[in-house]
Amino acid sequence: MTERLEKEQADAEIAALEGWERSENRDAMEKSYRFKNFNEAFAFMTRVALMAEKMDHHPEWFNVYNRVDVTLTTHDAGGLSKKDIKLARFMEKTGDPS
Ligand code: H2B
Repeated sequence: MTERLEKEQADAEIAALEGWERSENRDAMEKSYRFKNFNEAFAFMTRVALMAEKMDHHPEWFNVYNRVDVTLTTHDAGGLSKKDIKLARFMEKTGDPS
């Protein structure tokens, strides 16, 4: 079972990530990615999907054309855990903001 992060710890981790913010009404974090076009956005989603399967940790996300809105939280823990930080770091590394 993945443990929930303390609020202060989660805040510090989120602050260290470019463009990520706490969600308003839940213990979650979010970022809206923009790409050149749908192809770039979907390629990003594919890379993340493969990692998500490997980690057994899945994003909540919404895609329209070149935009991917991502929310990360750990459902089993009822809030943010280190898995969310790990997946967010991977997204930063594999993202291609244009
Ligand atoms: N993804 C996320 N974001 N949170 C979870 O708690 C979670 C998950 N749990 N993916 C996993 C799958 C769990 O439901 C399965 C059974 O391992």
